[in-house]
Formats: sequence, C-alpha cells, structure tokens
Amino acid sequence: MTDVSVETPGTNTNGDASADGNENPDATTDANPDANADVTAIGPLTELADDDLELLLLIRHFERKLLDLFGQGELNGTTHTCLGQEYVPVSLRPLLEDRDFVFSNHRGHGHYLSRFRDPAGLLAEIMGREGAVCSGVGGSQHILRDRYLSTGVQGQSLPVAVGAGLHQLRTDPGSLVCAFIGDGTWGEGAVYEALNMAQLWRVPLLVAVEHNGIAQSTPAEANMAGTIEGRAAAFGIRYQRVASLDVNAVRAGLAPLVREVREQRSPLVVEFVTHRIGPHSKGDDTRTREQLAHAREHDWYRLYGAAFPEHFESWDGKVRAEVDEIARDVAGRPPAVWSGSCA
Ligand SMILES: Cc1ncc(C[n+]2csc(CCOP(=O)(O)OP(=O)(O)O)c2C)c(N)n1
Repeated sequence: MTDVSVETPGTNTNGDASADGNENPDATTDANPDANADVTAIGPLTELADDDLELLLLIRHFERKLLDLFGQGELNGTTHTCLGQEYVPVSLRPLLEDRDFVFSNHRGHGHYLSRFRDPAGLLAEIMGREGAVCSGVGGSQHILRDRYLSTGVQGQSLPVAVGAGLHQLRTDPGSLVCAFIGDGTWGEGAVYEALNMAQLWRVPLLVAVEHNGIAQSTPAEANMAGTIEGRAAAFGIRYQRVASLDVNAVRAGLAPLVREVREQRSPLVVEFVTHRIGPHSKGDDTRTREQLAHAREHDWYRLYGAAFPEHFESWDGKVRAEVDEIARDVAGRPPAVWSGSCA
C-alpha cells in the first residue's frame, strides 16, 4: 500500500532532511521545466512561473473564502475543498488540451479553476447567484461546461469517461479523457469495469488519483487491500507514482507519459501522493492533531512560501484581495435563474 505518511518535505533525493522542512538548500531559481523531473521523490522546489503561482494561489484563496462563507452562514448545500491538493491540476494544466475531456469529482474546484480560471462563475454557482456557470443548479459538485463535467457520486465518472474516450477515438484521434478520483473511490466496482474496458479497447484515458490517504473519515489503510499500482497492473495499465510537489518537475515528468496516452492510446494511472489540509467537507475533520500537523508539513503553500518568499508574497496578497473582491461582487448579485442549460 502506498504509505503517504512517511514522506518528509525538505528531504532531498539523498534522504537528507532539512531541519524543519522549511529550509530548502537545494532550491534553485531555475524554472527550467526539465530540471528535477524526478516525480517519485519529494525533491527541492524550483521557482514557479508567475502564471502557475497565481493559479495555485487563486485556488487556495478561493477555497479558504468558501470555508469562511460557510462559517458565516452565507452558503447552502455542501462543499469539499481541495486545500493542499491544488498543485495537482495546476501541474497537469498545460498537458491537457481544450479538446480533451475532464471528469472531476466532489473535490473539484481546483480542477475547474485550472481549466477555466473562472472564480466568479464558480462562486456564483455555489452561491446560486447571477453569472453562475450552471445557473446555480449544480452547486459545488455538479458542473457541466464544455468538455468538463464533475459529479458528487463516487466512481461515476470513470465509466462515463471511457465512453467519452471511445467517442474521442472516432471523432478526434490524439485527444484524451482525464478523470480525477480519490483513493477511497477505488472501493467502487465501477472503477474496475472502466479500467478493464479502457485497456481492452485502448481508450486514451488518464486517471489522476489524488491519494490523500483518507476517504471522508476512513484512512486508506483501513479500506484498501494491496496498492493502486497493483490494481492498475491487474489490467495491464501503465502506472506512475508522483510524490513531488514541484509543479515544474511533475509537469516535465508526466509530459511524455501523457503524450503516450494520446498517441499510443495507452491508458495511464497516475497516483499523486498528496495531503488534504482542510476538513473532508466543511468542519468534519476526524484526524488527530499529529496527522493534521503531518499534512500541513506537506503543504505546497508553506513550502513554496519558505523557498521563494519574495516571489510568493508579491502574488499572495494580490490574489487574496482579488478573491475578496470577487466574493463581495458575487454576494451582491441577484439570484441565478435557470436558463435551460449550463454555460
Ligand atoms: C457512491 C457514493 N458513496 C458515498 C459517497 C459519500 N462520499 C463523498 S466523498 C467520500 C469519500 C471520498 O474519498 P476519496 O475518493 O478518497 O476522495 P477524497 O474525498 O479523499 O478527495 C464519500 C464516502 C458518495 N459521494 N458517493
């Protein structure tokens, strides 16, 4: 089983841990995407391009704002934030093309914002206000826009993704279908039917597994026999483990693999060893103080902030203020009216 508890950020590939995980002696300002492309280890962080940093911070502040708004009683329904996992869709962002399909899950705000950079449309959707991407009928979990679809039903997306992939094969060879699922979703039988068909029919399917080690309140150790790697292998499906938090390295390391999904119609499972910083939903965190501290140690926000303080701070305040402004604007809008279709 993948052990998400043994990784220590600040540990270089030689295994030498820095004193508190903050120092990053090997940090380089070289944003060369080919640098440090080892995705299997938590290596040194390389400096982010402005665009990536801005997007990471947009997702982080968006999610924080949502929890604030819920706390103030401003929102209805439910929400699952991706705090701590923002770097996953940001790393994949340029590897996905507009013609690709993206299937997201209940923890999908980062997936949506990485694809569309539309915080106002998403917040309006969650608040049920004018400008909502699905007229406010989808809320946090059920969004349809162009070739992007999210669902709150665990395991629902993979069979649909395989169907969409078959369609793509016929209509637009070279495009792919990406589905995001969590580790807990490997308990759903539909996942295996989908993997079987994807490999049998050579569907260009990229499964991005955000393995944060917990499914709502159940630790992975308590619900998963074997490993995700072993489960992919059972179907002869290629597998890549990603432990790195470095956006440049992850992107460079995955680029050739994703190209093979497209060009060779070779399904791929990528398991991101990641950490959920926030609660499962709004305030339901069942983890111990030690487990939470461990998760926070792996927070890209803290680690990038420590490695590149000037660059980080120059964007952090700006993006936070932008999100505050968007929230004020959206909260002042009239209720959304169903238009008969999504955006
Ligand atoms: C079919 C189904 N069963 C149960 C739920 C309730 N539920 C929502 S999220 C979740 C846990 C999901 O865990 P995981 O797949 O690991 O994703 P994570 O929340 O960790 O991102 C559960 C049990 C659901 N949404 N759908």
